[in-house]
Amino acid sequence: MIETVEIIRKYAPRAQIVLGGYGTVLDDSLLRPYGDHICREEGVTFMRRLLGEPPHPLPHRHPLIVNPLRVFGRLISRTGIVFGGLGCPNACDFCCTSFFFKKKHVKLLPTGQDIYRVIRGYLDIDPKMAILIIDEDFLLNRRRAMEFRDAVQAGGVPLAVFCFASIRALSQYTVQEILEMGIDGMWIGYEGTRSGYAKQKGRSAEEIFKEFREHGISILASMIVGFPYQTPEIIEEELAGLLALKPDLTQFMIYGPTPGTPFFDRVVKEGLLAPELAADMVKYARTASGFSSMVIHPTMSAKEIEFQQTRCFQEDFKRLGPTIFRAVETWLLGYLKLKDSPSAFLRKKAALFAEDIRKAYPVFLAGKVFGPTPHVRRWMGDLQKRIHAVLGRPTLFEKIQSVAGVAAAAWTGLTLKLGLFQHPNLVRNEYRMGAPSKAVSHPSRAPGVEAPSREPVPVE
Ligand code: B12
Ligand code: SF4
Repeated sequence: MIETVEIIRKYAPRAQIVLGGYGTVLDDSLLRPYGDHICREEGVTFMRRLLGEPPHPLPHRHPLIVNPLRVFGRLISRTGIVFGGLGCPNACDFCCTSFFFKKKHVKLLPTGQDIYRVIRGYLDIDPKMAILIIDEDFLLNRRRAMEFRDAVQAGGVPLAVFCFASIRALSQYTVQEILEMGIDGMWIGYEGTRSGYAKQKGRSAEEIFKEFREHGISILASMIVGFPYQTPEIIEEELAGLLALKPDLTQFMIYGPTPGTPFFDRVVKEGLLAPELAADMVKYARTASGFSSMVIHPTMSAKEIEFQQTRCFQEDFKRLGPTIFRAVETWLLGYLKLKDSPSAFLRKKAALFAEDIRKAYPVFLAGKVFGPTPHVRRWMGDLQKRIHAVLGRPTLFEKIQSVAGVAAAAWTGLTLKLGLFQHPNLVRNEYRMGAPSKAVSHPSRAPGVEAPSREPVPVE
């Protein structure tokens, strides 16, 4: 932000600068020199007020934003982003989102039908587009979620929806209801077995992870490293417990204090923020990435906590293997469970799982060449055999693709190691500049859903 503002002040000295988003949790004394206006709330409403425009009722017109997913450099799928809501009432002590929106949930798309209407907009572009619903604990509001399920069922089109969920919210549903919402992936905060957050109350994590996996629902589980009660032994115990649940993806972040949260307040009050960071908030902000230990811990040094985090990532990879294969195994389980379901909707979903598994045929050879341990490589071989027994052997073309896949994986590994081509190109979006809109015409676009008003303009 500091560098960006310097450039703006240099090239457009009369421009007014509006700062917004989670960075504004920093103190006014720090932000004021950089921004003429600071937005610490829902942004569209704020901008309308700032520009003297009449307030606009929710839902706002929803932009269509599509993210590509590449595996070994090849475009595999595209994901349409649905902005369902902001904030979360669960109020976990470290959570920026929850306290930024004052523990309230701001419903950007208030009803289940509103959410489905946006998804239809994406399906008009590509009927197989994957969907990411950004809404912190999406399933907490049962009424809206069940309205959404009804809309999905009425639409009759199987979906691939990823959302954020908690054990507390998930405990309100049967797995069938979740599948009927078109959900086949979710992020669950496992945090730590003794962390004691309200969102962890309900069915046991073991039960939910096992049942959902058996029905083809992939789980991204996140664990926190650096809680005061943790020691290296407790971290290992919690890690082993998490890996036994076989999540498809995992994230390990260091327990970090963000201004505005109870954890930050406690750390400041008790003088636990590392002194060099407490003395320099710019340094603090540059360090707050989730990969640096910033708080004085009762028993572990900062180095030890950072070492433990790296170890968790490495152990996850060594014990469970690469994510792609973990997800493919979950899809296989889902396919087997749903292919003979009495529900036509779920049988269609099983067919989509089969299609996705087929797309993954070419990655197995690369997995068996580069897999981290003999145990993981053996597991991949077994998984491949199980898949071939169910969906058939690879075609000649798929065999050729497998060989190309080894080369592509080696190239991807090299570019990652050297940090080459890792950043997306810079794009400039222009909105409401007075010129005629260049939006791609889309006659079937659902009402209330809009494409970007102009093509993105690449910037040198
Ligand atoms: C998607 C996401 C990502 C994606 C982003 C993908 C992408 N291409 O955009 C990825 C995976 C890359 C990512 C990475 C990281 N993320 Co992230 N991410 C999110 C997530 C889940 C959604 C963000 C989002 O799009 N929200 C939807 C938009 C519409 O909402 P919004 O941002 O709040 O914006 C509204 C208002 O705040 C306001 N507003 C926002 N900006 C502005 C600007 C102006 C000028 C105005 C007027 C208003 C305004 O208006 C908007 C509409 O009302 C949030 C959690 C959440 N649910 O918000 C975490 C979150 C933002 N991420 C977080 C973190 C920590 C990270 C990482 C540092 C993690 C890591 N250690 O690597 C990295 C940092 C990446 C980076 N370089 O910045 C934290 C930030 C906490 C903080 N204060 O610092 C969050 C809040 C999660 C959390 N609760 O801890 N992230
Ligand atoms: S459940 Fe997730 S989003 Fe909600 S307060 Fe806790 S960490 Fe934040």
